[in-house]
Amino acid sequence: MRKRLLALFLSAFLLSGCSLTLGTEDLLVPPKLTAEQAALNDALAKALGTNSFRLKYPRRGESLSAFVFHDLDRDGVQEAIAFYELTVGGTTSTWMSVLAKDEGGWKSIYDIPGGGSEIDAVAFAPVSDEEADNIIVGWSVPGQDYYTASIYSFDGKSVETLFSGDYSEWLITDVDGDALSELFLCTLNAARPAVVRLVKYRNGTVSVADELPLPSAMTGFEQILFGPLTESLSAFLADINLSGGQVSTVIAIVDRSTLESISEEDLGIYVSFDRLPPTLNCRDINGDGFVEIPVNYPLPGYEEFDEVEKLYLTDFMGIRDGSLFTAMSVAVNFAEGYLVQFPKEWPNGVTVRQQSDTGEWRFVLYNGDLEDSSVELLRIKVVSPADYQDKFDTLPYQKLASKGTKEYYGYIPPGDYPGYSITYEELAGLFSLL
Ligand SMILES: [Ca+2]
Ligand SMILES: [Ca+2]
Repeated sequence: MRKRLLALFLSAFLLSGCSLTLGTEDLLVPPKLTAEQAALNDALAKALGTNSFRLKYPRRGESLSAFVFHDLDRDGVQEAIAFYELTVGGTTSTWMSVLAKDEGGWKSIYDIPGGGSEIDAVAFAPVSDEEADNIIVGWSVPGQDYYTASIYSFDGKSVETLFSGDYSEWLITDVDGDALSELFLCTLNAARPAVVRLVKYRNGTVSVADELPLPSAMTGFEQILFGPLTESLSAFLADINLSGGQVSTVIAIVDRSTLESISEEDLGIYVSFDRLPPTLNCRDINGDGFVEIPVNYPLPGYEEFDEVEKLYLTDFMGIRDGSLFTAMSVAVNFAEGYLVQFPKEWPNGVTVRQQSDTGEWRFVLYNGDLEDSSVELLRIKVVSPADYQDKFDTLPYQKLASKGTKEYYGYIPPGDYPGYSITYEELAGLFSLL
């Protein structure tokens, strides 16, 4: 069970996406076709009786080619999906073609009019038949602030549209473990209230099984994901942008075909999920297969600071055996791109002082005065080749990581403070790059 949920979570995580703005026309120059693509192109031309069609490319996702290969019927041989634009009698339309290969080469089997003139993304998943994969296409229309997800089936001869619905972000995953994939379609557009819909195959059709309004103050998605929240509950989680500039988290419990909103209070978290950016999003922070939710608190001494100057500790909250617990507390340096996990004795007692000249973070025991760093537990400095480094040269910093031109160093000042002191070995496990 755990393994399956973890796989679900991972697939959800991989499939989660971030917003892209809708463009108008292709800015990409189509790449030169390979021999196989040229054969597909010829098959299309033969079926259409003309060469005057223009191939179209999905804009995002894993399949960005004009010809997308996938074994739809799982017989071990790949079919191909092509998108093209055709102008007939002055009218231009976009089409999807499914092509199959036999001894005679590629043949265009079936063409169906597109649900929009551009292709946002293409995905494949067993939505209506666990023995085959459906084609899922996100269509867009220039100037329209949402996409249309169309789910198709292909029986070897023809393509049938099983479902079409609006979305801004989609997530495709099997929410209930029945080997069929469901879709979360999240829509945010000017015309209608924001909503998340669960699309599912039931009683021979693919339809909206349930829907849930999203906050009316939301302006965008940071990410959407699906995963186990507790031993018995799986959840859809959306990290969203609010009109006030904050990021927040919306959680919906998913029970086969229903979505049920669940609040901070329902979870026993009496702190708001609202947080000012930059901030981390929901994730499985400790790798236990369960997703945790970030809650930000000012570090000791920063409670009264202006928002922009506050430094925060982020508690990743998980729920186990009906109780809330902090899976991990981290202090994040977004400007330098790293985080430091707090050992379990540190929260409430330890704070961070940022050196204004170097940007170095000093982790000190807080005794009511941020200026007092008499008990210092750790320093983290980040060095770029252009930096003036002389003043640090005498202290025995140890290198923790490097990324691009940046090098990350840690220094543990001498002194033994039981419960607080850490070793370099522990530091290696507490430090990570974003
Ligand atoms: Ca399912
Ligand atoms: Ca976890």
